Amino acid sequence: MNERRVVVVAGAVFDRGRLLAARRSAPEDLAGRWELPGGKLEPGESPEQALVRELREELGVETEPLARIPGEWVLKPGYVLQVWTARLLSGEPQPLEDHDALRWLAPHETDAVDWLDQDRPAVAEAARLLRES
Ligand code: 523
Repeated sequence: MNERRVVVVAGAVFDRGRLLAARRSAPEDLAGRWELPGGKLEPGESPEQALVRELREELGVETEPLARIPGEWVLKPGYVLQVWTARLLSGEPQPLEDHDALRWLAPHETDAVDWLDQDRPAVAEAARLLRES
């Protein structure tokens, strides 16, 4: 039933009280919009493993997944987005793949970028967690 479902994982990466936002460089219809960085699960991976791999590949950083943000958001038929909070362990994020700009947002700035529609509920929850921490 669910065998064709593709899970996309994304990270609400926190460091020093700020949230990381990444601006997509592709495809054309998403380029220029901001997202929580991540990507598709590969066969045999757990969501947490996929998140750590994607953040390493795309940003050159090591991270530790912390907790799932409750919920699941449909991206397109057969694709769902799941989001984890994560903590930066080492490295300074660089837009190595898929992004052309990065920003660290303080709690009062989390609405300052044009997030992808599907990311907005998770960003709102991440911002709430950030303000509480
Ligand atoms: N989203 C999305 N929000 C979000 C991510 C990481 C991805 O809406 N935070 C969407 C964008 C794409 C799809 O999920 O339609 C796949 O994301 P992508 O392209 O980042 O996944 P990759 O890097 O695994 O894809 P390939 O480059 O095709 O391997």
